[in-house]
Amino acid sequence: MGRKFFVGGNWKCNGTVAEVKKIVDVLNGADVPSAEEVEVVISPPFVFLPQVKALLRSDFAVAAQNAWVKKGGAYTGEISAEMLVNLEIPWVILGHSERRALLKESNEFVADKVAYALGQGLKVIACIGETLEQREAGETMTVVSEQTKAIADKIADWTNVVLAYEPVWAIGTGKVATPAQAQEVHNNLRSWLVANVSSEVAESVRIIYGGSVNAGNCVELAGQPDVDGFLVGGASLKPEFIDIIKSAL
Ligand code: G2H
Repeated sequence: MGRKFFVGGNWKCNGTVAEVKKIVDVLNGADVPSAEEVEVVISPPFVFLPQVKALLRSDFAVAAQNAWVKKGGAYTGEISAEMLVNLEIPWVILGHSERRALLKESNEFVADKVAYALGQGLKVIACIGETLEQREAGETMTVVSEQTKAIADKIADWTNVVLAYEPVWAIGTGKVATPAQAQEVHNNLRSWLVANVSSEVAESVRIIYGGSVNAGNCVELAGQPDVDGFLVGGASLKPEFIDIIKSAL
């Protein structure tokens, strides 16, 4: 079976109740490919998750942008995987580069979160990616394979994992990776999975691209054989997100 195209909208730390309603109205009114053709997952900030879940069309799912690394308890300010499950939030984004960089989340910590969230029954969008400095030093594959290995060491089942390759230099900068750059890393990641996990996982796991994806660049990126979809930030807050969903076809 082919890999179903996946489009995630990562709203990051944006929105008000009124803005959320407006974005959801646009999504709900959009004519997009069927859920058999594209999987769409919307990720608002935690506080808006119940609102989005209640209002959003049923063929789109919701994701949290983070979850705590273990069972909840005395961890002020954190949200546990159990809470997300309790609210029937099916997906969570983990290891986003903004958290890796700003909150110093290490490869191991991210991998622990991925393993814990999967263990609770959540589906995970696991983010990896190199900085500009690392790319210029020729370290892209070393960095992304170390990030992936940390996860691979802690999970046995990849069924509920989507891998998001997001080069840090392309995030929110307007500087998108070229289709060839994205394809090269995605293809190398698939080869890494063949060698280090299994050919079944390499063939079935979706590797999506993130970093300044917009209506203007999505079609060419989507045409790459190893690009299985997108994690979209800025453009997911705008009506052009619909065009990005449509790039699945
Ligand atoms: C990368 C992406 C969404 P943007 O962070 O995860 O954001 O599309 O704004 O670069």
